[in-house]
Amino acid sequence: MANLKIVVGGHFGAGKTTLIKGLSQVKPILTEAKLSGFGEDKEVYPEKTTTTVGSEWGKLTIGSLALHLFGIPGQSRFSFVWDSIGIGAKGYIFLIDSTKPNLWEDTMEQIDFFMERHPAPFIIAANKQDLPEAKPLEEIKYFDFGSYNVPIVLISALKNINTQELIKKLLEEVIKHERKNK
Ligand SMILES: Nc1nc2c(ncn2[C@@H]2O[C@H](COP(=O)(O)OP(=O)(O)OP(=O)(O)O)[C@@H](O)[C@H]2O)c(=O)[nH]1
Ligand SMILES: [Mg+2]
Repeated sequence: MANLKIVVGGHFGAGKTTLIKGLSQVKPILTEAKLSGFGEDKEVYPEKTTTTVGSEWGKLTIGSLALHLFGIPGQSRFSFVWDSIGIGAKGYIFLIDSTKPNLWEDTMEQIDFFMERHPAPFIIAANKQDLPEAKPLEEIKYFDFGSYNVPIVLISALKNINTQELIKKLLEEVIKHERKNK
C-alpha cells in the first residue's frame, strides 16, 4: 500500500476539519478546542464555537493508495506548527469559504508559505457552495486564485458535494507532477 501525505490548508473557518471528517474512512483525529470568544474570530464567525489548535488527521483509501489528510490549524497564531505539518507533503488542498472573500487573502498567504518551504502540487477547494451567498467560480478566479493555474473545485464539505471530484482532481495533479519529475 502506497502512502500519500496530503495537507489540508485554508483560512480560519474555511472548513478544513469538516472536510477531513467527511472524507475520512477511519475515525479522524481532531484537535478542536473551544473558542475563547475574544478577538476578531467571533466577528467573522459569530456562530463558531470551536477551532483547530494542532494537526488533524484522517485517512481514505483509493485502490492501493492510502491518502493521509493532515489538517492545519487555520488561525495564524498557530502558524508555528504549519512548517512541521508540511514536511513530506505530496499534495495540498487549500480551502476558502466561498461566502467570505475578506478571508481569502489568508489562504493565499498560506499557499505562499507552504510552496516556499515544502512545494508540492495543490488545488483550491471553494467550499460552502451550498450557501446562497457563495461567490461563483468567475469571482474566485478574478480574485487571483486563477493566476495559480491550478484546478479550482467548487464543493460543500458539509454536504459532501463534489468532494470525491476534489480528491480525483488532486490525484491527477500529483500524478502529473510525478511523471514530470521522473
Ligand atoms: N454551510 C456550510 N457550512 C460549512 C461547510 N463546511 C464547513 N462549514 C461550517 O463552517 C464552520 C467552520 O468549519 P470548520 O470545519 O470548523 O473550519 P476549519 O477550517 O476547520 O476552522 P479552523 O480550524 O478554526 O481554522 C463550521 O460551523 C462548519 O459546520 C459547508 O460546506 N457548508
Ligand atoms: Mg479546524
